[in-house]
Amino acid sequence: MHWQTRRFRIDLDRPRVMGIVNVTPDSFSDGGQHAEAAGAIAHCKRLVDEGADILDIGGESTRPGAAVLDDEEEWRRIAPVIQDALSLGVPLSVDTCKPEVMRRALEAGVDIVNDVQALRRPGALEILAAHDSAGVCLMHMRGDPSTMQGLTDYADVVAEVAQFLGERAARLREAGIAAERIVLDPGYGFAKQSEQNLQLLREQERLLALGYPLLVGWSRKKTLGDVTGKPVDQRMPASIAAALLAVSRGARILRVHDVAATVDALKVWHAGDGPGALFADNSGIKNSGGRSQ
Ligand code: HH2
Repeated sequence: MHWQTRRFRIDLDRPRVMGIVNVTPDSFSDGGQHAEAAGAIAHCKRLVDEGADILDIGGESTRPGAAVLDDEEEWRRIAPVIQDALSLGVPLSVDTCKPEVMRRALEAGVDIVNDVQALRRPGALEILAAHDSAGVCLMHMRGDPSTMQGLTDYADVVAEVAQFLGERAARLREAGIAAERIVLDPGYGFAKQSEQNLQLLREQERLLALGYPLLVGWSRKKTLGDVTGKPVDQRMPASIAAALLAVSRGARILRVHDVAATVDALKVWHAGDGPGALFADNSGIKNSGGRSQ
């Protein structure tokens, strides 16, 4: 199993760590910490040193009540960070649901589009379809960050998330986007209550049955606070536990804030899984070569 992205073919035989870079003043767990370009670029370098396989750069928070930005402002925040991070030697993902921001980011050279709206905004799908190799992450949510908390009535949350993701992936395939470019994400915390998030984790194999790699974002989320009683700045151990549960149930990409700790946890998980399993670098991510445009 692999994920084809613009410059890199990411081998998913072992789980991969996607480090979060929020260039925002208002993200739920690290808002304001890397809001300036210089700080965000330093953060990118640190995450790569800590073992991140992929960097996910976002300029707009998705937390309930976050400020909604226009295209220009979102792009202004992330452009210098993308520009600099392109030389770090790891795949770069842009976390956006805005078609114009996707277009500019792809033009600048990013490898992956991570869209919490699963390319549903008018024009988004066409932008990815027009590109010959960029990877894409399709996430499930209902509504938008301002309405999602009131949209949590499901007859069977796992069935509905699976159906949505299956349909979106099929739409992309019809538009000519190869299956190897697509990964799916249940969208933990997006229009879901804690018990629904946990049910999705327990029954993750129903999502894997769709046949695409799964990316999961448990890092520091509220459900972990509900389980442990811990505030957001003390949820790292809980995040690691959720991440390991997710990979042992087949998830392949972990979207995390705490890269070093997650990499260590994965090393131990992997070493205990079989001989010859030690890994110290990001081997297995191959430069596809010659595909950039
Ligand atoms: N979660 C967040 C943002 N983007 N993308 C994917 N694919 N999956 C997720 O679970 C996901 C996501 C929210 O986390 P964070 O980026 O830390 O916060 P904020 O949106 O407040 O910046």
